[in-house]
Amino acid sequence: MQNNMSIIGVPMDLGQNRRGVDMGPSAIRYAGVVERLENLAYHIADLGDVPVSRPDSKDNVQEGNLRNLKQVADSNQQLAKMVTQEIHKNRFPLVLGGDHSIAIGSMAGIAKHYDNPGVIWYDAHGDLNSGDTSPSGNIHGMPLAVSLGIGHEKLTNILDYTPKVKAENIVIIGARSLDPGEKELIREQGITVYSMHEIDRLGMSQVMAKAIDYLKQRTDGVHLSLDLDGLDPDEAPGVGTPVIGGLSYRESHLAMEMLSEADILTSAEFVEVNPILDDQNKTATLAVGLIGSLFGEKLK
Ligand code: B3U
Ligand code: MN
Ligand code: MN
Repeated sequence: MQNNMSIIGVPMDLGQNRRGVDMGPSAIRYAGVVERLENLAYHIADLGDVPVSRPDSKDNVQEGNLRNLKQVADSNQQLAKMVTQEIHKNRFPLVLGGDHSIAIGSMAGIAKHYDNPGVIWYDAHGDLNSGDTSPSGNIHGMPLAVSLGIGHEKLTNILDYTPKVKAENIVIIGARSLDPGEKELIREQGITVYSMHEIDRLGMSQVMAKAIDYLKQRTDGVHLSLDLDGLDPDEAPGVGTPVIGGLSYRESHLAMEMLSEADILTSAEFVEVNPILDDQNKTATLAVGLIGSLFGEKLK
């Protein structure tokens, strides 16, 4: 893992309906992310936050069932540019959300630098909707589909190329709430999904070993996109769309430790922390703990 890391906050809450997730980057900083990483001997540059414009009544019109399309696309464009610059400077990008729509910009910035990028999508949801299949019109339910090149051109074509990732280079972990259109896309494109069913049957250790081995063999860079709602709401109450029956604290730390040992990650993001819905910053503190494990706390 590179020793130089850049933290980029994206106070985005326009990819879904519930306010408060825009405070996610502050909450994660407040929970001590920079100090935690500096203690592990990383050189951290905190680049601050990507601007997010406020919706006005005109822009808020759901163009093609896409709420706040213009604002979400604009911020992602800026995020993508920042991410690409940091990778160019040989710095590891660590992106803090904000809702999961910001993965559109992260993926756009990252994928430019690799011939065959892969992604681990740690989430209760598939985030594989488009305007045509989404039950909500919320763009935070769409970023993985957008990265595959499916969706509105304002989103799929950020940094002027598409797709960002191939279906066979995606591994979803923790899924337990998939919409009909998402299930169809998973089947059609042959996306690897370790749902709660597989995790219960095989155990997190085997699931992560398989995911790591698979991505190591076929990709030249791996992004971790971790949605805190992948964890059980008991552990991570501060998220907008909690889904019962999720991954435990222990399973999630094990997953991060295995990724740290395997040393396959080239970028990461932690999203959907909503301090308004949280219990005394529990979810942001959890995120910082997971970041500690991901970056080698056990080994150093
Ligand atoms: N699949 C639903 C719900 C959802 C997706 N992502 C989150 N919730 N966090 C949708 O609206 O697309
Ligand atoms: Mn998500
Ligand atoms: Mn989710």
